[in-house]
Amino acid sequence: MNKIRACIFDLDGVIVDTAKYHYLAWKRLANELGFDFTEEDNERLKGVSRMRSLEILLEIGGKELTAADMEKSAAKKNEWYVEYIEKLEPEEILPGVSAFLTELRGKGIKTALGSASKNAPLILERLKLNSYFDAVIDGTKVSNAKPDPEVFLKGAQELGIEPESCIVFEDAQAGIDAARNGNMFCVGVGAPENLNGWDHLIPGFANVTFEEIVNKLKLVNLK
Ligand code: B16
Ligand code: MG
Repeated sequence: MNKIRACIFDLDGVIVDTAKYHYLAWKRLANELGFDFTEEDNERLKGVSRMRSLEILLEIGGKELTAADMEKSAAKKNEWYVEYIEKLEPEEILPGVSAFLTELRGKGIKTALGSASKNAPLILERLKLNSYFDAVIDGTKVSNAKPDPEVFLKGAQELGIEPESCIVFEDAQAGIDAARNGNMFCVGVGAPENLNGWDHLIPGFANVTFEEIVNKLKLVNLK
């Protein structure tokens, strides 16, 4: 097995739960357009780009908008979303994440963020996590959405590490597929009934160590 030299993290659902703020902003837009939007509907938007999310939202509400109105609606939703994330505090970092990132720093493992969000730099700043990442690839730097591996391959490239030596941490199926398409190891973050195709699965980072994950991946690789 290749030695693991880098870890690449998705943001929403892995480092911080920003999905609840996306939900509130999308719900406000849906209500303004005259229909409701539930938390269950919001599951369909996780890991999906902003414009694709709007298309799904309109599909749910049975509405159609012109291209210009879609741009305006997406911008409006983003303004509301940014109002929430400007108030984010480091306390909202998901349990165990800071300890895990600190362990990686101590072991000299490189780190990158690979997120579909164009707001990723603001979120990292609010959470005071900038210094934990050697590279940040966000929605402004990629042209192809997950499951295309572009976001993770760019992260590996910026770190100067070959994909085969990277582990991706992902909570969305499209992200797990992107990691596999990029020939990287993948640790799913979430419940087994929602995710397939990972090399190892964790419910979250609480009490999880890098050492333990590498040992599990060695077992997978020997199968
Ligand atoms: P923005 P991730 C994704 O983040 C979110 O899961 C998804 O719900 C959102 O639509 C997307 O970012 C784009 O976000 O509107 O801020 O550019 O999971 O890839 O970190
Ligand atoms: Mg995610």
